[in-house]
Amino acid sequence: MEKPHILQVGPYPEWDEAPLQSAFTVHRYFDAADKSAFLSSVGPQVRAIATRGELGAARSMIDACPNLEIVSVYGVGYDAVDLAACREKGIRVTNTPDVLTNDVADLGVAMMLCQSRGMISAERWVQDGSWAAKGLFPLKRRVWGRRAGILGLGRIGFAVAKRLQAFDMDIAYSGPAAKPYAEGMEFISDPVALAARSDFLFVTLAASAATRHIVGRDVLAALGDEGMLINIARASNIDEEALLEALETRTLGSAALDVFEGEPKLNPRFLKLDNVLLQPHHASGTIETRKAMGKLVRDNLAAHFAGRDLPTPVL
Ligand code: 8YV
Repeated sequence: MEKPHILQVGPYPEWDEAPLQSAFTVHRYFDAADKSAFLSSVGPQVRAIATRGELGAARSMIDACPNLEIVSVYGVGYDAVDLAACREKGIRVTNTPDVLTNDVADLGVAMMLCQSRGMISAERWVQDGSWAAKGLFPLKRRVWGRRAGILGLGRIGFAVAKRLQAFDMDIAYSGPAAKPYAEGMEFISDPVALAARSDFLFVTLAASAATRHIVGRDVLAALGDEGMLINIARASNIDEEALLEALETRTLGSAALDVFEGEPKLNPRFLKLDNVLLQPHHASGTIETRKAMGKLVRDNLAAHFAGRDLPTPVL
């Protein structure tokens, strides 16, 4: 039987390539010099798109594949997939939830600790001889016992909260509704009010049109010149222009960011700041989790082509 043809939007770790190629005829979109000519030529054969959270599948790509049946996303966030187009055409969509939750939460908390205690500049202090020449490293702010706000108490937000509880932090959260499992955490529906009572504000919201720029000027002003914003979700949740302005004028204390508009290229204004920690969208980036994500991408595709229930369907 002929192997189903799939369109692979971006590269995966090398351990995913062999199993993908043994089960499918793989068309590597990211290798094509002329993307649109490539799509016109292979599109009609393509029955599945295997993509990544931040790369997604735009309507133009979906339209170029008239026999498309399923989009399998390597990532929990599927905001870059045109869900409306998939719904209209009856195309299934899957993602990779759960397997990455703890790693994403770990990195978010690590970013908070690293930024609050100034670990990057402290290392520079040792490396460049400042410790020997100038003496004690400037004092930084404490983490434990302080107030944390979590914008979006879903799987990842809750995993962050559990970690913060171990730091004896005073935790509140925001979202569409109070969560029954949020024991010992205050529910504050208004993100501005949440930011106003937070020293650290974590953004752990699934991105959608409804959450676009939910962190805007008002939230940043409420977080204030002592506050820290930590984003391990999607850049679109934050008004990046407002964030840059707030960091430049120091009306916001600091930020720790794993995601950026237009990544992997980022606004060069970020590179001039000394009050932001910049990370290359790697919150799920451990060998263990990426192996589990790759397997789940393939398991969803295999289940679809075998006519079985999808392990982790979105649509
Ligand atoms: C990426 C992510 O998919 O889970 C998500 O939504 O954005 C990430 O896990 C990952 O960087 C692989 O491209």
